[in-house]
Amino acid sequence: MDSTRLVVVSNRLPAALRKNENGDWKVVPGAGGLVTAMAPVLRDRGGTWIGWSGTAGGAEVMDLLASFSKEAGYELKPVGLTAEEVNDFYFGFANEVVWPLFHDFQSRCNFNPRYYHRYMDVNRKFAETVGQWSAEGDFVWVHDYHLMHVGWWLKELGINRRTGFYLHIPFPPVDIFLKMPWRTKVLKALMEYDLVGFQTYRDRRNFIQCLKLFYSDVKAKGRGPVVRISNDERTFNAGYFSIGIDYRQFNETARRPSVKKRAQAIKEADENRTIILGVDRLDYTKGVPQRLEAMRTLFENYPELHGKITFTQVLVPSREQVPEYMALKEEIERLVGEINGQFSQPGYTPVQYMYRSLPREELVAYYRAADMALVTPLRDGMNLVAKEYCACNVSKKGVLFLSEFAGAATQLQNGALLVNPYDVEGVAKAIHQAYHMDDKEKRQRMRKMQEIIRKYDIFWWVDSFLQAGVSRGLGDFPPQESVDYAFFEMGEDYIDDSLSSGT
Ligand code: GDG
Repeated sequence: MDSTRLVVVSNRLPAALRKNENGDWKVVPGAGGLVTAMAPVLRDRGGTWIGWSGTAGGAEVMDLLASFSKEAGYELKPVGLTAEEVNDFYFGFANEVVWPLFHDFQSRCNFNPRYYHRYMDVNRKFAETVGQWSAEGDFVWVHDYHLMHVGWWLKELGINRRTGFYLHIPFPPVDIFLKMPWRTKVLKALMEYDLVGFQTYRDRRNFIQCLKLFYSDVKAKGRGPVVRISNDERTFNAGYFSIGIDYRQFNETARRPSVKKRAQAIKEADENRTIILGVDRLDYTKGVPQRLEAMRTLFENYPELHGKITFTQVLVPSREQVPEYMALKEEIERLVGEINGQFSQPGYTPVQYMYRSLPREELVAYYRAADMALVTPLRDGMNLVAKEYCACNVSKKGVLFLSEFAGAATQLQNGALLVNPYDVEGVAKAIHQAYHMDDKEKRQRMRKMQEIIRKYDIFWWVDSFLQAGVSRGLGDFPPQESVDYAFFEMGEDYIDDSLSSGT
């Protein structure tokens, strides 16, 4: 690969600015998968990360980030946002329009025109910052639904850069996307990137179908993970690159003696019962109430499992300022209370619930201790928790229940037990079956998943996107046959024929 300089653009910087007890700002580095994967690439190639600092900006913030940049080995450049901008762009357009619509929750959308106008203004601000801190020849990699118009703005402002965009959340089917009042503007904006990346084949297909509906002259050429799309005005690439995790790091952490000890303590505290684990951000897309209903159904339909299984739900606080999220939290807590009220016995609490973020090692200890993981989002771009659980399953006897509607299902369908999260009886039945599954089958399934997750990890994801975007080449993609879409797709042939119709 060449050594093109890289500029990463995301809503938040990979380090947060927080005030300490004395009221002074301090920089707290981020530790997520994206930062882990991007940091070495940015250091090697030289690069810059642009994002909102969590503040309105100012000289003090610039100074703090400059000293942090020195340590990190790449530049961090902030975009300052006012409280109004955060409200209308972030809480408004990003999280009351795009987030619900793209996750198929159209009835939760608030299509307030003010939100869209502010979204455009803020995307312009981001593009101006990109112009300020990058040079022609750099590759600008824009992340996620907050920033779909940055590429378009770069062109409007006459800032000539090679650009790529990656959507971490799903791209909705045509019928749902049509509801968006600014639908053609969004499509046009996405077409301005040189490469548009999605999580799965299905997302890319939905995107192309939307393009074809609005632009009758759009042609999609090619059969692989990356296809070339063109019409009279534009030619660009669209591909699917399923995001992975830092498998090795999760696996090594899970094997640490301190984590092993902690996992044993978690098991013993639960009197060695079968532990089923759920880990999610507080969000209506994650299907937590439905999951709790499935647990209630399990205890109702299979009384022999009383006292033998416990369900532990870790719920990480998120978007707490939004009333809907607080209502969801209350609903979840009501359900936890009801189920425990119904099935608790002396020394046995069937549902254990934590509303907080766990330190990374503690989370890994829970992953290791859990006999089963219930990952049942109603819709999810990928879902990293599913992959992290498998990476930490040292015994290889863990069972993953995975929603058909998580992007991860396309990769893990041969090892996971796929479930429809709305079908609470079906989920309960799957858990009952897994409880009686023999260890040999469990190990076979877990091995298959671990192999895929280890091979197509976060570093593969960065490389494959950059190969397609910067070098215009293709790396080692999962072979087509390892991703069998027949489960909920119309079939690969049908789709590829429609894509290559204009060749
Ligand atoms: C978006 C898309 C896509 C969770 N609890 C704790 C904790 N976590 C970490 C997990 C995991 C991350 O949060 C959650 O990632 P997900 O992928 O499950 O979900 P989103 O936040 O919705 O992410 C999603 C992803 O982007 C990447 O493209 O997969 O579909 O919605 O990494 O480990 N971390 C710690 N304590 C916790 O209690 N330390």
